Amino acid sequence: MASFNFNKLLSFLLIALYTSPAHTAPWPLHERHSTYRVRHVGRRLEVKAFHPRSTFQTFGKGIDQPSPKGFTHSSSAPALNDSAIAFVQSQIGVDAAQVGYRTGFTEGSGMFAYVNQLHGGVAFANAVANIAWKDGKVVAFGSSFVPINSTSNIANSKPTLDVNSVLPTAEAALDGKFNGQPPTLEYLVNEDGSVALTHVFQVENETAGTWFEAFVCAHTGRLLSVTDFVAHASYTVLPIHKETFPEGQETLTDPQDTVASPFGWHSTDGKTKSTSTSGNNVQAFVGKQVSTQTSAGQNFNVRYDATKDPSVTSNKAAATNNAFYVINTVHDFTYRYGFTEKTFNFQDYNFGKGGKGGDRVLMSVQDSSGLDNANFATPPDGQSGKCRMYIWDFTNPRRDGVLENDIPVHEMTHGVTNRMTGGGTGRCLQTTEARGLGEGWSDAMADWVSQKSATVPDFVAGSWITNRPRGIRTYPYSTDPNVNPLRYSSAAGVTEVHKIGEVWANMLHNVYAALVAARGFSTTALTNPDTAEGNVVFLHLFLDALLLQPCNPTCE
Ligand SMILES: *[C@@H]1O[C@H](CO)[C@@H](O)[C@H](O)[C@H]1NC(C)=O
Ligand SMILES: *[C@@H]1O[C@H](CO)[C@@H](O)[C@H](O)[C@H]1NC(C)=O
Ligand SMILES: *[C@@H]1O[C@H](CO)[C@@H](O)[C@H](O)[C@H]1NC(C)=O
Ligand SMILES: [Ca+2]
Ligand SMILES: [Zn+2]
Repeated sequence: MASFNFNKLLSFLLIALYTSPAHTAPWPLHERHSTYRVRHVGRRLEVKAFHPRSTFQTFGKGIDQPSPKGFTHSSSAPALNDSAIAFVQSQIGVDAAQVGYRTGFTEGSGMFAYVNQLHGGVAFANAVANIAWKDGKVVAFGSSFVPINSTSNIANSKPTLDVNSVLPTAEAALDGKFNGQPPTLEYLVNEDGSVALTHVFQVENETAGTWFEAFVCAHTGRLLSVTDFVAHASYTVLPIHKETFPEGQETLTDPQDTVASPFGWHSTDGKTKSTSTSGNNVQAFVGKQVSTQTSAGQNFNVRYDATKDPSVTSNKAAATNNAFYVINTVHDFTYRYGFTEKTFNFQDYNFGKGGKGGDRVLMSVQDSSGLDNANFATPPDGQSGKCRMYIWDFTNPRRDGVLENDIPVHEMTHGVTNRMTGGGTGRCLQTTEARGLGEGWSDAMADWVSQKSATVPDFVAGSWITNRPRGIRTYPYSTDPNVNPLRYSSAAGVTEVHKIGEVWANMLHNVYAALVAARGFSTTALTNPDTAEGNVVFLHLFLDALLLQPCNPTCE
């Protein structure tokens, strides 16, 4: 269950405090909680879904478990449910009436069981245990059971209020309707150790896309806790296919790809979620300041206002959010095409999938060390890549390079190519020609993500931030030799790496266009690398080649 904040709950709870039958309930034992909440008047109300502290033990090759009560070593092995209950009893010293088997299964030589604590025949929602066996011996045991005895602060197991009478207030508070899933009656351990009796039911709102499980006190009618089944995150950003700011910001919901980022973009352990632009793949910040969510839940919805200077507070937040979004998106789609933990990508936590962790990208937005540029430093696998994004002063007001996606995509691609070439050392795109290729790949990647259909328009990098049609390069990348006359021969004698890159990126643009002309265009290329359209094939060739090529490759 997740922590959860509600603004709108405040009015509901204040009303509930004065009108609920709390004063007539026989066991208003969790009343202390309401005091705690009243202190939040005038601020956002917090409904905390509390889970008691868990213990977890492993037992090496396994330990024998006690025989279940009444089991006679006769014919067959004891049933999983009986074994689970007997083991929990032996570990925690509770009696059988305090352990309720919920579910379990056998998988190969393993067995797994999940139980709830019980009191008066009522299961606890948040006091649970799980047991794992291998080859008949217990190998792991986790538990959040709480001690209950005659002095415990636990509510009576017979509800004062029936479930129908408490539905409407929870529906109002959660802005949805009870969805008909059979309600249950469950104990809920509060943070202060008291135990409430709750009606548990689901409240859904299709229009708003919300789906909650409400825990309402069966004695007072108050909403005590909420499970949010929907893990939403939203970002007001320049979507990755849009190259420049004037194409328009949008609010995207859940843009993360959980194949590439299994814990989402805000968690490094799968349990706690950051409320800021700090996550497993990137930490984005201005100065040392990460941008924080704008409301309850993961909402990063600040609009960039181009009529104001980048340095105004809201523009700092909007730019940081866009940087976070772009770097995560590049992490996610390049992951699909082979830039993974094993191939030296940038992540704090690697999910046990190889490579070195502890190296998410550090993204310094509006970095104070420069103007009119950006850069990306790629140390070896296991050390964070560091990207510095600068403000551009070609215009008044000035413009933030992060709000032109081709700039952060170009920079992040330096990280991709430097890590995938030569085995993650960061040493293998160092010679002039190899650096030139690197510049070319970075422009080619920005070109690739900006494509929206089988029509391949000319691509100009940096047109908005510089406010000039040709942007930061000599020519647009184009299939038309009159628009871009660069040929392989143009690289002869050139020593400036971006100029070499322009030749290479224009070649790649033409290869891309030929592949799309021959094989078509996939609109799902970012998340589905398993089709055969030209844009998908192009990105496979792009990333696969990085792994194959020698350290410091040449154009020959
Ligand atoms: C365990 O399950 C069996 C049926 O599979 C049932 O007969 C038995 O009563 C259960 N034991 C407990 C403690 O619920
Ligand atoms: C009851 O449990 C509490 C812990 O919750 C413990 O502090 C107390 O000593 C126990 N009382 C008895 C009578 O066992
Ligand atoms: C569902 O949410 C929408 C807002 O998205 C709101 O207008 C509507 O009243 C809600 N429905 C219920 C039943 O609360
Ligand atoms: Ca790594
Ligand atoms: Zn570059």
